Amino acid sequence: MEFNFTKNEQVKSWLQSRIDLVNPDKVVYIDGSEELYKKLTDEAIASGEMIKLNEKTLPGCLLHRTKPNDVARVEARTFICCKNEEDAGRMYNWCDPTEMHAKLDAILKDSYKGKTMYIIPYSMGPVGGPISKIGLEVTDSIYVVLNMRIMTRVGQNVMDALGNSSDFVKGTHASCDVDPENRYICQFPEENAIVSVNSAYGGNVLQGKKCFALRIASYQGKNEGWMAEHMLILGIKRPGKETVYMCAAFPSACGKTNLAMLIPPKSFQEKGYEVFTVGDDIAWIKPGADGRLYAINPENGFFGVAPGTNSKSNYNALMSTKKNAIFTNVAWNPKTNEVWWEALEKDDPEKKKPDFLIDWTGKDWTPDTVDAEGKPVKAAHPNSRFTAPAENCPCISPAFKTGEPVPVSAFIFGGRRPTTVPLVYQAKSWDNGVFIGSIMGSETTAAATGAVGVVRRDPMAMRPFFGYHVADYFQHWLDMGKIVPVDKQPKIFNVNWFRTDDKGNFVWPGFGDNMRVLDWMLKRIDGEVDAVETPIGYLPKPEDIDISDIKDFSEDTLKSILTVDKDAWKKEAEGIKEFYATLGPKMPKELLEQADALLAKFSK
Ligand code: GTP
Ligand code: SPV
Ligand code: MN
Repeated sequence: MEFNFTKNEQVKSWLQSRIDLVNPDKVVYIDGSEELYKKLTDEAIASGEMIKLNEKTLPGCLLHRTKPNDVARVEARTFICCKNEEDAGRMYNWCDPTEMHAKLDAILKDSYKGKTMYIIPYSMGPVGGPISKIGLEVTDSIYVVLNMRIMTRVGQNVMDALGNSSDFVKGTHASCDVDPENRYICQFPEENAIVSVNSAYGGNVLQGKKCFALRIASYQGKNEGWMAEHMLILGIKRPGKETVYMCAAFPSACGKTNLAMLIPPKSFQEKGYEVFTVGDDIAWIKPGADGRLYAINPENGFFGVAPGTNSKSNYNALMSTKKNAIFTNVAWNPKTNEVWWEALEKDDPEKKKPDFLIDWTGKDWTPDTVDAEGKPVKAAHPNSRFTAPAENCPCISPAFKTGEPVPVSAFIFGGRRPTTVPLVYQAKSWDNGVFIGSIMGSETTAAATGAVGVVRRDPMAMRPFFGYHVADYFQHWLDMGKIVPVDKQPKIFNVNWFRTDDKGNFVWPGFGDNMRVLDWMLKRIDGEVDAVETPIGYLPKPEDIDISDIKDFSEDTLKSILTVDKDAWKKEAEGIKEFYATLGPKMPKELLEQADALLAKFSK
């Protein structure tokens, strides 16, 4: 082929190798032009792949349904393929690259027969930005093209910015038969390559997101002295002060999008507090010339969970979906040609649940629809998502628009812990903060089968996204702390919005009220308040968290989630040691010592 959009010989020969392998009928290069997107959108609407939604209320919006067996990431079929198994490490599926390539090539061979190959040049981060990187994805799916357009920067300017460089990620995607038995999501960090086959869902196939921006990028970051993290980025402006930026890592579906778009309580708004969203899922972080750490959001849109989103729970996210968005696996209201999901109308007691919908699988649905066992059927899939342009977000940060990296003043870790872990505490040092991030996890609840109260560890919320050995990753975090002078290191905190009472209700109101906890962090960062030293870290003095205007929330209730229970933490420390023991001989000594010290403190 000609490939007249580039002079880069490596790009050309790689693309030719793809074409030879998958054998498409036609090749279309995505140049970023509106005309091409319009043509592809029309094609997808004509073929039924997309439903065009109400042009008045949801202009430019589309609905897509995946196969029922293809609705989420699949950790069991996700592989890191590097030469030595010990480099992939312990929490992950590993496969020898040669073996995996052979398997994948057999699946890919002639898989585009009768189909079109779309070539997508995309940039993670602003095109040409100081922390940005470039990828190419070939795909047979218009859904992928239209979503990548929202989630990344796509077009000829990316190809121009790449020039003759070999620093690009080579991504191959083939939908094939969407056969779960032959589904593979494979990263080849040593080759800068990604292959995903037999899926056509979000996180598996929008390769810029988890495959590149976390798995491949975390490996690149280790080698190049920066970090790729599963973190939101937000800026908080206090009256009379500069905006302070924080990054927060919570596991999937544990509240990153919510915190990133937080609306402060009225009393805080009246005082002049403002919150700005830089990113809701991924942060790339690099030391700047002044020695501080700086972060960008490498994405250009949000791939957020739809169910539960309403104007009360997350107004800014909901507003982001009002134009040029793509909905995946939500329900469809054929009368209004709009979308619906569970709890959409919960913000307003006057609003009524629709009485008839087409559910996410394309079947008729009413509020009385039940499954074979008589259980109510959800209209939207629990992991149904919206893909929305970041520029739609009412509180998008000016720094996102300019693409300027923002200085990071705090890292926040957190998971779902009904017991044991207090509402908030601060690490005593960088290394202690790395320890706190490494032991993050969420407790299993009665909602799932299996033992209740077991902690599933999810270090730094990266469990499904490490591109290399978890112990080496911890070492990289420790090393990054050594690069940054102590007075410029971000402060590290742990939060837990999910403590429950005897009846299983959340104790802390959460959502907008999380501002009250962030405010304490701001005061700690600026040295305005002191704290209570405990064996796990610094806890707030209860009076330093402003709860004055929370309805039905007493200081005693606050105190109940600001305690460190000796027996619970002894058990916790034992659990941490057991977990560390599974991570093998490369575990950094500093962290092992901290685990021992923690247990010793609670064993007296
Ligand atoms: P991914 O996109 O999967 O990486 O997830 P995310 O971390 O962005 O998740 P998201 O913000 O969509 O999490 C949504 C879930 O967290 C919903 O079930 C929310 O109800 C819940 N949630 C978010 N913030 C809070 C909070 O402050 N308190 C409580 N109790 N629940 C919260
Ligand atoms: C997550 O699961 O953490 C997501 C959604 O953000 S996906 O892009 O599908 O991985
Ligand atoms: Mn995520």
